[in-house]
Amino acid sequence: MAQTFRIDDEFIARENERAQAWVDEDAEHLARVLRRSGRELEPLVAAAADFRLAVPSWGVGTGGTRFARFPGPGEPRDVYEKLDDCAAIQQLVRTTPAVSLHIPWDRPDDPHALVAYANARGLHFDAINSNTFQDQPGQARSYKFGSLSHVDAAVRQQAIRHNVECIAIGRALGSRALSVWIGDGGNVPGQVHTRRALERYLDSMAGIYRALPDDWRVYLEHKLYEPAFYSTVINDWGTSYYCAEQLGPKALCLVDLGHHAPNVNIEMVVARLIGARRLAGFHFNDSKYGDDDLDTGSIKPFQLFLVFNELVDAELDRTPGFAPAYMLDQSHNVTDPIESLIVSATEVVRAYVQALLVDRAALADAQDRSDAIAALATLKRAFLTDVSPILALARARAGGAIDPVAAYRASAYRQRKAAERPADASRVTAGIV
Ligand code: RM4
Ligand code: RM4
Ligand code: MN
Ligand code: MN
Repeated sequence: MAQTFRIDDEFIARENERAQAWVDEDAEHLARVLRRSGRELEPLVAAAADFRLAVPSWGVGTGGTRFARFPGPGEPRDVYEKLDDCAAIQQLVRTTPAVSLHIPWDRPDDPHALVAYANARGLHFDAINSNTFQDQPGQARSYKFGSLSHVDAAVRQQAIRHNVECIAIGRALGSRALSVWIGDGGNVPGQVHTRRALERYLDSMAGIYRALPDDWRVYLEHKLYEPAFYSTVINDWGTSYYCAEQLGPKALCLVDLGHHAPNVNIEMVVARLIGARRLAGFHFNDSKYGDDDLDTGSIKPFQLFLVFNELVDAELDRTPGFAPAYMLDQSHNVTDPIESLIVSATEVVRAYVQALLVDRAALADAQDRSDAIAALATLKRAFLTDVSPILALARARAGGAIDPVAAYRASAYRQRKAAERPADASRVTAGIV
């Protein structure tokens, strides 16, 4: 394989030199502010450095809408090039060493070679995603009217086989979880028998569940609508929770932030799933209207913080079995996908650190006194603290960039990839289209 451009760690270190002075100054000031309320800065830097988040392979390509896709220069054309881009993100932010693959978009010819390639770049594989929401060339039966819940048993069998194959690929890659999101649903009232469709889904999922190794989990991902616009088989967290209960202890519920009706109190959904011991983890993104797949934290950063407030609360409570998987799941239509993923990864860690700042004793006290104003003020104090110096220090100490987007731009990575990767529409599988 020809030598391809990689960002040099030395280059990142040199970029950091220019910003180090102000980071230290800001960190010193923040440390004084935190000390006033009895908090130390260093444990927060350590917590930020320990945080781990997976990047979606499909996120490094340019996405599209049902109207158009506007490809960007230097898009990755295969799974190896996607890993190169994920490695660049990891080099700059140092919290994203895991990649979540999507099959068949990323089906490897040689899984062992792919693992070696990933490991050589400091990456490994997180949950593997199946895809029964599209038809693939040469596929015997169509998913136009559904997959795991299809009325035709032969279509359901094909979809089950695909998921079982995903488990096999995932095993070879070192994954420990299968994410199942289906597009099944109806476009007009009456099209789908609501109860029976769910029964068929559960029956199919039971077949997939039986193929799961003991140390694996299956993540059930619900979504309110799209591609079906009238009804969706796994439409909300309640349905997802019911299905997980029916399937068994290895089935957990995945929360994609974009997959709820507008204004749904997602932090409460998270709290319920934690309480029920069924929270699989997250697909982080943001949304204004529907499943817009906008950059994480770009629209509702306070909501993201409130989600992390629940997660940190559960962590501090030492809730048994609490180990959520954190992943990004976004579609980048107009931005450079690498920049969007860098910014989003940063925003996720920011929300986590802000949530660590919540004065839990003050919050509990306000709750016990039913002092609503004091409770909100406690949360706002944490949310409004600018923890940027903590995030910058955590990145820089791990070899990442103080200002990862600036360093990425200065590296000319995109321009280099544009030259290395001449557009080849027949090969590009990246992005949600
Ligand atoms: C848009 C809009 C326009 C139509 C396109 C195809 O949503 O409704 O009128 O031309 O779709
Ligand atoms: C869906 C869902 C899934 C993702 C696909 C590409 O809306 O979020 O997680 O795999 O998009
Ligand atoms: Mn998702
Ligand atoms: Mn989605």
